[in-house]
Amino acid sequence: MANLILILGDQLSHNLSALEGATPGADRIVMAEVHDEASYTSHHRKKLVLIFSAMRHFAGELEQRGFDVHYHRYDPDSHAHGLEDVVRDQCQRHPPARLITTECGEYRLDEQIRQWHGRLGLPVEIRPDSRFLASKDEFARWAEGRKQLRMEFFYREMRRKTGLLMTAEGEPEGGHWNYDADNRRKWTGKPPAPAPFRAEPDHITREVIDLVDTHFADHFGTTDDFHFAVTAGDARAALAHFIEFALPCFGDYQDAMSDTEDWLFHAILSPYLNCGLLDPMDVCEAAERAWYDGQAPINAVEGFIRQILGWREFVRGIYWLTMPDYARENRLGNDRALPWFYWTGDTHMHCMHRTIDSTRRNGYAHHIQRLMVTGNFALLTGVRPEEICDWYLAVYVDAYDWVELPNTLGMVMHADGGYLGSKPYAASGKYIHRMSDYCSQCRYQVSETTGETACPFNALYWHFIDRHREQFGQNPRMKMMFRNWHRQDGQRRREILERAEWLLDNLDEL
Ligand code: FAD
Ligand code: DLZ
Ligand code: SF4
Repeated sequence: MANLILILGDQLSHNLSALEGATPGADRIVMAEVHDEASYTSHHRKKLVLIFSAMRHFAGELEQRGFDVHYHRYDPDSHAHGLEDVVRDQCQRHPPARLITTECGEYRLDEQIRQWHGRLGLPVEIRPDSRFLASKDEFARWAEGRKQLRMEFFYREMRRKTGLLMTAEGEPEGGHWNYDADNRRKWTGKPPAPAPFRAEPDHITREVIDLVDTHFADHFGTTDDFHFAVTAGDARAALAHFIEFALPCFGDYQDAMSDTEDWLFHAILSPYLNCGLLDPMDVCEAAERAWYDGQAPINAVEGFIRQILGWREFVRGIYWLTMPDYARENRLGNDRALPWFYWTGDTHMHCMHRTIDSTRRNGYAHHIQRLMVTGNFALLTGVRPEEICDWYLAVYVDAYDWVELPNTLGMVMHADGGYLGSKPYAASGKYIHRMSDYCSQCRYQVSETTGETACPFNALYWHFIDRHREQFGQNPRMKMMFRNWHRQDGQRRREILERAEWLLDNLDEL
């Protein structure tokens, strides 16, 4: 008897473990656009277009390879709301020997699929996801017995394991593991940032854009100017575009922000890595080749590989090690509602406005905007972790729980008590001023801390330091901040805290 193979919307790889040993013409494949997956958060409209269009293209490729594919198109009137409904229906029509799938990327759906064996009354084989470079077990073994997990040490293990940027003698290329100290430059317009890669929508994508605009008009963002790749071929072209035009400057301007350029020298590859159109090892090897060929410097290539081989694998490991408890963590006891302007961009804080605006238009903001602008503001104001996590899950094209949650709850909000990162990334307006040109366009004065026109980040920063002195006062990496706070006289500190209290009471006015 043939098998039924389920492929999810973020599993669009021909070498997916669920497809191993599959026989075209015998085994059947099921893929489904369903309401439950499209609506568990207010996914950015461009994300819905990307996933649905990429799913449709992938199903077409499987058919060309001779597979019999049942593809369930999104239909708001369908009785099938969830993946289970579609799979049950298929099992009734064509009873399979067993259902085969690759383990799902997020806890919510994984829990459901693990119950299908009983609920559908047939064997369900769930295969490990071999698209990651560290398996869940391998990460768990590495983490065992460590009180705090540090990405840098995990990353070195991964460099040794993969041999990426390693000499034949087992040493890191160039003599250092990490070149971050070279990667902190402000960008002042030169060299010009390359235009991002564009794939023009074909008829399948245009059809999906109409569908999303019709049925998901209440979701965040816009479908205007959709130009993401939706096939593996185009995603590989996007990778080649990055390597040629942006990678050489990726390191230098990795932390820079610009009022005029949304993408700077970033890769814009996470949407493809996360839905299966690109393989992480292929991406790292392409970057490594650019260094060996003399096309990009070591600080750029090492910094880029570290993001994928280090951070991406590290946050995934933490997610599976700690869920479901991790999602409930709130160690700083935050209880503030997310300010409404996160959904509209309607704020006079120019850095926030620009970051939210590019998020709305593109479904994208680069890492420093996510971490040091919208993330930093949520940290300083003490937003409830659940609410800010839901925002990040909704608004980015690359957002999936397994990668969004540790980044937001751990890296940004420090809500896990420092399990993921040794100190919170709290910063005043000074940091944003140093790394961007936003402040010159802003109604607020970055040089001021009190007074009506003072940059809100400044007083909020000191308020954060003051209210969390118990948690962070003894943290060696934060000693300097506390010293600077206590160096100011009592009256000045009171004025700053008063200004911060006013700001906290009037967030929606800022
Ligand atoms: P580049 O800056 O060019 O980096 C190259 C690649 O490295 C990325 O494509 C990505 O795959 C990987 N990478 C870089 N940083 C991280 C990181 N911290 N964690 C995991 N992978 C990383 N990334 C997501 O893929 N999905 C998310 O939902 C997501 N949510 C985030 C939420 C917050 C609050 C923060 C601070 C970061 C989040 N990130 C997320 C990480 C990072 O911001 C994005 O991966 C990156 O901006 C994607 O753009 P890029 O491809 O141009 O990345
Ligand atoms: C994100 C997403 C969306 C928007 N829609 C679908 C869908 O209709 N069908 C599907 O199979 N998968 C979809 N996905 C991906 C899943 O919701 C889920 O996030 C991942 O499979 C978890 O790794
Ligand atoms: Fe942002 Fe403050 Fe600069 Fe305005 S002055 S752009 S609010 S950091």
